[in-house]
Amino acid sequence: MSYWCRFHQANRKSTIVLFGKNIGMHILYRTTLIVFLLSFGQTAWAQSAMAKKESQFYKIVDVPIPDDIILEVGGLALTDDDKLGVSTRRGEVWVIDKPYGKKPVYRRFAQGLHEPLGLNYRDNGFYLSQRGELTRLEDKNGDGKADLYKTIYSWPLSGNYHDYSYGPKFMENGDMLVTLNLSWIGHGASLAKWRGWLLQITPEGEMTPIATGLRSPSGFELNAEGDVFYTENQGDWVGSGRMTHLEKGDFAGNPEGLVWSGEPNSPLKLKMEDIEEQSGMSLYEYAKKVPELKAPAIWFPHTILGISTSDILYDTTEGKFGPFEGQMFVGDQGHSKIMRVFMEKVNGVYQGAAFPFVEGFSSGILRMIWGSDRSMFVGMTSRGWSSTGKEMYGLQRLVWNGKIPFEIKTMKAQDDGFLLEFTKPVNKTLAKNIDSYQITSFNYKYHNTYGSPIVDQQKGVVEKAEVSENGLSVKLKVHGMRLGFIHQLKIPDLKSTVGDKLLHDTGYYTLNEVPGGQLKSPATENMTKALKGIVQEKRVNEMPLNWTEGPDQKVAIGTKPGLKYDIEELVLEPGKKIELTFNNNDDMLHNLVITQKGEETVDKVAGMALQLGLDGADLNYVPDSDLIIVHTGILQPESSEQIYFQAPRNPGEYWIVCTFPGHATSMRIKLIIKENS
Ligand SMILES: [Cu+2]
Repeated sequence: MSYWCRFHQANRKSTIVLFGKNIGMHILYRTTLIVFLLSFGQTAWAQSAMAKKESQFYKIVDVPIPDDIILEVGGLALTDDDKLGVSTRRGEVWVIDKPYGKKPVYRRFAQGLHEPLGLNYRDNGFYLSQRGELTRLEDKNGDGKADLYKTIYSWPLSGNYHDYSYGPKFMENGDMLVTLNLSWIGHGASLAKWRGWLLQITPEGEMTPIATGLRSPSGFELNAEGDVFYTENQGDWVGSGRMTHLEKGDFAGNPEGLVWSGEPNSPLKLKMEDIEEQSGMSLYEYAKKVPELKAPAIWFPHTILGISTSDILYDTTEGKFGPFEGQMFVGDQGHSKIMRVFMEKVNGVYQGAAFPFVEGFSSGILRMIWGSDRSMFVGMTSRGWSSTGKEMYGLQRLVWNGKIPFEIKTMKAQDDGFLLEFTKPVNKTLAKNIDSYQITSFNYKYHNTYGSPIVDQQKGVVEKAEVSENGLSVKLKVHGMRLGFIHQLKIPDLKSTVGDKLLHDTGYYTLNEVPGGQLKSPATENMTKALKGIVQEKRVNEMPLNWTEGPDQKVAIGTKPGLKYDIEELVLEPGKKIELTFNNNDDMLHNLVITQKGEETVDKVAGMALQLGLDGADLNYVPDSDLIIVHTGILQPESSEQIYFQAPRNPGEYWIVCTFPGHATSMRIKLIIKENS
């Protein structure tokens, strides 16, 4: 998960991370500020309103957990007699009888395991990945408890806290797949053999390394054809969440696992040194230079479609879970929500579109499986990783009520546009109107830095929208499509024939290929939003020239794991000239924003930061608002930044907050301005 992981300190010397700036954007944000402020109450309400709207079709139902069981879900598996197996981060396996009802019965099946973050069931026993081995558990004497703990295959452990292991998933031939997380030593690293790899293991314990370049591969799955996909979280070498198709010999992007490519059974010979740390290219472009490198099939734009992708679940319910048969659902740990993915294969390459699906789960989603009634079990944990769902752990079910939501069902690439299919017939007048559609393409950088700003953003133009006779599909002719880019499609005002608006009006298509191989979408004139050069006037990194005597006081604030600053509060005298050094000692991205009085002000600012959408990263997740006194940029782990400001003259309680999406609730402290003595 992105939250577990950190960044390669290649740029340690440059302490201030420069995200883009642009005067035009600045003015735009200024003029919209008042509107923002007036409408904010509504916006905050609208966010929970989304979960409410979704619940008209898909309902989130709690599976009750007894008070004395800490069910930090690591893996889920259904047994042959329809009981729910749950492995936990605390090393237990629970078997839950009647998991669909109000009174499930819990029985502890096994304990003493080493953080099993995956679970499966076959041949009357459980299979799971502990940190250091693939294990089979069996109850031989029928007393309801495992009495056989059998090692199928073990791999070396470095002892690093970050050596998570996931799986297994079964292949058609009965072999199992497991994935091994990278260790962490200030950046991702493969400290023990096969960290950062996908491994294939036979039931007899023969291991074959399949692919590497993995960083934090907590979710992976096989499709009906037996092709393997895994999800990756933003981090070093990973600009944003994504899903990659893995074949034997593939390199998915993080070079650390390549340290083992010299082993005799390695399926690829690529070396770590073969990969430039800062090529300036996108992963798609760089893959043209390095044949082993596999461009993702799907990108999940960071903070827009989640922040830490987790499990993948195919819709194999034959329509019993709604109109998305054959599509994938992808969980997000940090945002406690589930995305939906439509995938297609074009010229032999997987690609497709990601959409929002259902949000508002109780904790951080790690695992999803189907129940026998075709509801979806969702297993959750957030300890140490944080999530928008406030519970430390949870188990819920997502149940479809039989009503069809009005959604963009599929989005397919054409050589000159996109073909959209809807779940219900569209209002033809609205659907024919090209102004109903907004297309923007953008990319991420492929580099050793943690994450990436959105780069190379450009508007596309819908030239024509052709509606099918039955009103269920629309063919868009688009100018400005670009291979290797993510295409955001927004259709905010489209309605169905009965007047419903789209439940989710936005999709993100990752375009690797077009049918026929020749893109016939003419380039649009470069309308790239040159965010580089935006001036955020409240990010004051230079001491004001009129502070001839220097600052009155120097203050330093650092960060701690668990989304915290390293002080409880800051007390300043009114009007003092302050030099504040913000040190990000943590393993994730943070900023520091000082806001005006009142805790409701913090909530407003954090809410506005969430609304910045694609521009969020470029703007350091700091909105242009009078509610803000001063702020830093978004700081990479192990970097720092100085800002200068005059303490408010008016005594009282102000606030210091990190507005990186998802952090503001816990990462806030008081700034107390004393009465003048
Ligand atoms: Cu933060």
